[in-house]
Amino acid sequence: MNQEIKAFIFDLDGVITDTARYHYKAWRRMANELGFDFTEEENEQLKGVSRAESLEKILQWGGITVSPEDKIRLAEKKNQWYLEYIQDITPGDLLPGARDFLLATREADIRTALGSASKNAIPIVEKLGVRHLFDVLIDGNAAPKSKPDPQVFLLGAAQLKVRPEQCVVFEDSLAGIQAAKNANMHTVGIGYMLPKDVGDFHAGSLEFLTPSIVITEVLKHS
Ligand code: B16
Ligand code: MG
Repeated sequence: MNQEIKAFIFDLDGVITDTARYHYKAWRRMANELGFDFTEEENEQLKGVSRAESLEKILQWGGITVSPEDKIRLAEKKNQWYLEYIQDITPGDLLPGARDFLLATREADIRTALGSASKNAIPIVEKLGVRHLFDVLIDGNAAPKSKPDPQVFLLGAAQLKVRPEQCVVFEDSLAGIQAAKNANMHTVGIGYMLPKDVGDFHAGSLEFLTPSIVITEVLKHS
């Protein structure tokens, strides 16, 4: 296996910014309208999971069956609320260290991609003022298969013109780490909600990382 690392691929929600609280607020509003509630712990299971699959899980938790037409309507309603909640996102909503780490990555001549399950990912990175720091952007429109399917990361690698084993994926969700492993990529688990041993390496955030620390640590595991 060629050990050379050529690209870093970043998940959005939980790695670059914290949109999970807005997803939770909007899904919870929908659940409450349907007459049930769900906890923040249950919400953890929705991280990295597509909108349609998130809805399926939530309806299951509420013990509710609805028609396919109603599923489309409910998902659309949730998304309208979510869009309202995120409309005022600014660069101040970047997670600690995210901007500096992206800059350091580019200075180190490592290519960058966004690999998000969210169909709203591109407007969000624009509001955050970091779109120009990604060479390639793959969102939930380009990659409709939900993590842990590796599609989103494999597309990122293909567009960056690098091999999967030359990529490091930064992810905050179990589904996302699994997707990266399914793509045969190196993994860095981000955030305190994720068990420390699921990725090749773990950090609370991007804040105290440097590209060279990441490369040294992930290669120890290959
Ligand atoms: P949307 P990520 C994911 O983003 C979220 O973690 C997940 O909770 C959400 O359901 C999914 O995007 C789809 O989002 O409804 O905006 O298309 O972590 O892959 O960046
Ligand atoms: Mg995420």
